[in-house]
Amino acid sequence: MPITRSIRARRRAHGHFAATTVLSLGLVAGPPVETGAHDTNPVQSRFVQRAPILDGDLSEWPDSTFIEVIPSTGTFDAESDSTADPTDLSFRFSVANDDDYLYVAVQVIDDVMVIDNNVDAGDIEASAWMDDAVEIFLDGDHSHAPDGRDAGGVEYRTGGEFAIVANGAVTSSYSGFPRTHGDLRYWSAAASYASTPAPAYAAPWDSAGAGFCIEARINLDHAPAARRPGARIGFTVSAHDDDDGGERDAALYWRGRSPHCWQNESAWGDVVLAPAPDSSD
Ligand SMILES: [Ca+2]
Ligand SMILES: [Ca+2]
Ligand SMILES: [Ca+2]
Ligand SMILES: [Ca+2]
Repeated sequence: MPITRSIRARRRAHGHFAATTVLSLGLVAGPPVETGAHDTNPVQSRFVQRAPILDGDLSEWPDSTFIEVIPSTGTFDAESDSTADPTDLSFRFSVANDDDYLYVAVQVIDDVMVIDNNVDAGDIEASAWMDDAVEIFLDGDHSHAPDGRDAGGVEYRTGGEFAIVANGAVTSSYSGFPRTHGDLRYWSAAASYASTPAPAYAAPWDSAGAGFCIEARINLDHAPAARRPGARIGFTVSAHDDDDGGERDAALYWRGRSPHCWQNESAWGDVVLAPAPDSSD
């Protein structure tokens, strides 16, 4: 097993411990962190008067608002392999907000659907990174912290990771809000792939080439940066691909610094939240 896979597995199994271990071993590569630098090309969120229906059907999301992420434009996390083929793994996403929530829609293109590790679509502590899944990351205080999983849990208080498997299984165990899925005060999500016994649950897997969609809603009460005029929050989103069962094959991020894109907030992008149209701010 490659060492990066081993680190990933330990991180997932032991939370803060593994992230701290990675740092102490000096394995985090890349240039110095530009703490505080905002994204020069942020995503502009769109204000919605009517909240999207969280059902994995993206028909209420305007096509023009989606941002494409393909292998040549995104960042692969070097914990796993990569691909040059956008039909193997690519995605597009859109963000919207109202006064209370951030909404995220993602459409993933994937040639082989595999859900062998998360067969329970109702799981709220899923091992999402092991299957075809989406992960959404929030830097809710917009601190650009180099370690979003610091041992003190400082960054977890205002964000973290919200992960959704193609069948709707989720986890927020790597956020400040574990086991809160479905609670209006925290977050909810839905995904479009069918429950077991659809073809993605057993070899030879689902090669129909359909991919999947997710929709998520995250309460902005826990993101203090969202409550300022011209509010920006740190944000990234990734698609995770398993095409042969077992471990993940690849993880493609909109913005991130490899390896450990999930950890380093400083390389995430920005979302500029839209004020209500009648706001006097
Ligand atoms: Ca919908
Ligand atoms: Ca694939
Ligand atoms: Ca796949
Ligand atoms: Ca798997």
